Amino acid sequence: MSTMSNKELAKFLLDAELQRKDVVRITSDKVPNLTVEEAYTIQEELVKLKLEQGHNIVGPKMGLTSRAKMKQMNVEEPIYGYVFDNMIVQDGGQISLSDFIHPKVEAEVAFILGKDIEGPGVSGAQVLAATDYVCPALEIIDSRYENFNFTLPDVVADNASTSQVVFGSKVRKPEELDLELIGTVLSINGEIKDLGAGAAVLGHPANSVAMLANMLHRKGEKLKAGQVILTGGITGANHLSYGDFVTGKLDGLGEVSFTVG
Ligand code: OOG
Ligand code: MG
Repeated sequence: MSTMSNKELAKFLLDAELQRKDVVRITSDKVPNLTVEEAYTIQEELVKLKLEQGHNIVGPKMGLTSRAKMKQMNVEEPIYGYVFDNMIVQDGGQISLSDFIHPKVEAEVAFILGKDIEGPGVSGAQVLAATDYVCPALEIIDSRYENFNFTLPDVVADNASTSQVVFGSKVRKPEELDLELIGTVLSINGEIKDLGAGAAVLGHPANSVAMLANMLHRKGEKLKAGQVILTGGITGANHLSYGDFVTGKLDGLGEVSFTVG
């Protein structure tokens, strides 16, 4: 049994991230009986460390909200993590493979909130009413664990594999689109890697934000006006290689892209 405190576990995961070096998942040796609730406490310590380093929260994000993702990762429950300002890559920009351990990309819809949203009992309709804009996004995830292999508590402690995010430059009012039907195509070097529709995310991407508000409520927290919220991969995640040109096309939201250098 490990005698590491939550803060030490958070530091261990943060070091792996900063050194771009994968580690054995913490439930295999350090904390075999870790619960999801305790894992969120480790995540909170990790968030605190990032804030102390001077980074600011862009918004919490949801993960594992689609069957495609749950099946791929062998994990059955949605989770949340936090996106920070130093993780943002410009649309059409370049990421550097040397900043990652084993990056993968997935296509998502992001919500830009105009009002605070506080649980419990938040519905998708309430989320849409509180949302100013939606935009397309490509999330680059990078589990700090060997082979992207983890249990639910492991990935929660690891800030839901969050690494970098490219938000599309085009925003739309949510009422101008049917987000349930939003067709999504993820391509790498012109080859379609995965596709889906908005309904893949908990029936409607707004339901993902509602669930997030309700989960945060248990911690006495809420979603805040101005935050940008990733709702979770509509598509499965695809490995990235040097020289890749990645595009996400979301119907009505246009294209978001980046290259891997
Ligand atoms: C966890 C991160 C999941 C999503 O959109 O489903 C996530 C992982 O798959 O490593 O960001
Ligand atoms: Mg994601």
